Amino acid sequence: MKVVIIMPAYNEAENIGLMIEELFGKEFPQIKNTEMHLLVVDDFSPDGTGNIVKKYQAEYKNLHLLQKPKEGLGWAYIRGMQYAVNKLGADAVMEMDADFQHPPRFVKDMVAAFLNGADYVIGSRYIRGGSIPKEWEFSRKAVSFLGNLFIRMVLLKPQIHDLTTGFRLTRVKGVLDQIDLEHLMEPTRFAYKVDLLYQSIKNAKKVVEVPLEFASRAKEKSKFNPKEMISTFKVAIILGIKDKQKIIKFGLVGFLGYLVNAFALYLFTKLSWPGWAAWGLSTELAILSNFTWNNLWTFRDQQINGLAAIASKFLQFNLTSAGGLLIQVGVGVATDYLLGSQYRQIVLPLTIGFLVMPYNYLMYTLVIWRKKASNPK
Ligand SMILES: Nc1nc2c(ncn2[C@@H]2O[C@H](COP(=O)(O)OP(=O)(O)OP(=O)(O)O)[C@@H](O)[C@H]2O)c(=O)[nH]1
Ligand SMILES: [Mg+2]
Repeated sequence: MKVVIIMPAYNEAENIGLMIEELFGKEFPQIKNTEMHLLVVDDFSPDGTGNIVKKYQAEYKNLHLLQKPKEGLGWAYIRGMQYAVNKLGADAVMEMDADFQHPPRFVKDMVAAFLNGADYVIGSRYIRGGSIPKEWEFSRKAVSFLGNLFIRMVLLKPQIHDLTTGFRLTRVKGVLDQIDLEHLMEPTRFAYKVDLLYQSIKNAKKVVEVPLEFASRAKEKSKFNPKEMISTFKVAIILGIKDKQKIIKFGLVGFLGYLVNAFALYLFTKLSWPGWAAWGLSTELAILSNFTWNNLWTFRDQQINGLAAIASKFLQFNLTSAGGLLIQVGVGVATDYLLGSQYRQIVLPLTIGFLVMPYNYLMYTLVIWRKKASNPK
């Protein structure tokens, strides 16, 4: 396995030499069964960061240098990743800063998690064993903690504790190679990290958080500013809405299904059809409407095509819909028995909203329009 650490460094002359020595002298030798590489991405720093790296290259053959014009933090990482994958043949890439905020001693834990099968490893400040700098003033601690909590909520990723960390490892096959790196959001800024994390989590089958004791900048001159913060929140909110588009469409299709059901029932009643036929056909029409519109619209990206496939999926759809019916009738009868029938008009929407709709959504995403496992080249 080959792991390449991508390390952007702009005017890090004070740090980069020490960092190279710690990684190659102390940390890499402790990591077994893995070829460790370091790729420094320098945007022709005026302080000569690049020349320092060149000097060390004579000593360490796994030390690489990529120099390019200055375009901001996101591009430095993106170009580094592309270089690591295409030129160095990396199996995994790591994002790591040069200013010792990501202490080198945590590299081996990240790599160990990868060797244990993780597709995406997050250096996490907000799990047991992780921390943010004690010397940070209260306001910065609060912004970091609350901002992270906010992003966890808008992205609906409560199971992950640190969504804004900069210290991460990504498997190339199946995760990084599925991401369009040329079109990340906010590629000049810190905020690119949120988009990249979001897409990586989507692709990764196994995500692992490893504790990170985040340090303050070795040479203290923080560039932490409101512009970076706002763009980070912006990216999170846009991704959060994108994520919920499916749920909104699903809800609208469900509502249309209800209208179809109600209108057909009204019509068949007018025609004096027998009860079983009026209820039966109007319900089936609603199911047909739900299936059709969800297939054409909500789950367009997993669309079912071809007559045979549609017929068999529609049959399956009827079966899962019957499950929803069972839930509704079961809860209805049980609450009738427990509370009396005077609460039916409250029980009905609550059952639909909190049980039947989530059940349907689960069935749609896990059974009917199930995503096919991605097939990395
Ligand atoms: N190549 C390159 N590296 C950059 C650029 N901006 C930042 N870096 C490096 O990326 C890493 C992270 O940047 P920092 O400036 O430390 O950002 P930060 O950690 O969010 O903020 P600080 O509190 O100031 O440390 C450091 O190693 C920087 O040297 C850039 O435009 N180009
Ligand atoms: Mg920093």
